[in-house]
Amino acid sequence: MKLYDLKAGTNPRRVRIFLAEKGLSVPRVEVDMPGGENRRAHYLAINPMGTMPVLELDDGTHIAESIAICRYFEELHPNPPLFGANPLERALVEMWNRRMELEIARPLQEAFVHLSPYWAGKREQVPEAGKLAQKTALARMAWLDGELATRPFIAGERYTVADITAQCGLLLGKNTGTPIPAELTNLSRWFAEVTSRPTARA
Ligand SMILES: N[C@@H](CCC(=O)N[C@@H](CS)C(=O)NCC(=O)O)C(=O)O
Repeated sequence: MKLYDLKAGTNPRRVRIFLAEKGLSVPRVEVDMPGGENRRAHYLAINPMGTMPVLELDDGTHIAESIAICRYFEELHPNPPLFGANPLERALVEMWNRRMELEIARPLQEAFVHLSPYWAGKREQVPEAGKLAQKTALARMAWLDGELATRPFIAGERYTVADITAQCGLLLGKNTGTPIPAELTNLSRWFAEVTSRPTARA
């Protein structure tokens, strides 16, 4: 088994934190994205989307999509439960994880792609789309701040995969010009807490 990884990538980081929370270690292969390796034939044969992470099993199966990889490890190693421990918890974690992907991580990713000089010449950039995505991300952060006034973690009393998705998305925002505004004290408290976990640097 091995993990095709990208040390600086938001989605690969989700999987690495998840594995660290489970106390698991999987051999990793760093893909040279700056050098274009992920767009060459040998990597496209592994994942036609050209993205990381991808988990390669010993029988040659490839699992892409961070959440699918995390689910696979949850099934194999249920403790500690990061997708919920009963049907209700599982539904709530699913709901919150999806919201964190769509409402938090995605607009921050779009703001990064459309506004950052890093992507100039590599991706089509539409600054207006970037500004709109940034505005959306900030509005969603304000909403999440209200949610976190009444509970310690995104989906309830326990740290779950929804926290991992959100913390990785918000870390991207912090590093690329869309940090959590200081007045969002609940979200800031939560972010400080989750990013202080020993697994956060995985
Ligand atoms: N939906 C995928 C997204 C994977 C993804 O976009 N990975 C980025 C790194 S964070 C990547 O590999 N980008 C390379 C590229 O698009 O060329 C997941 O959740 O794993």
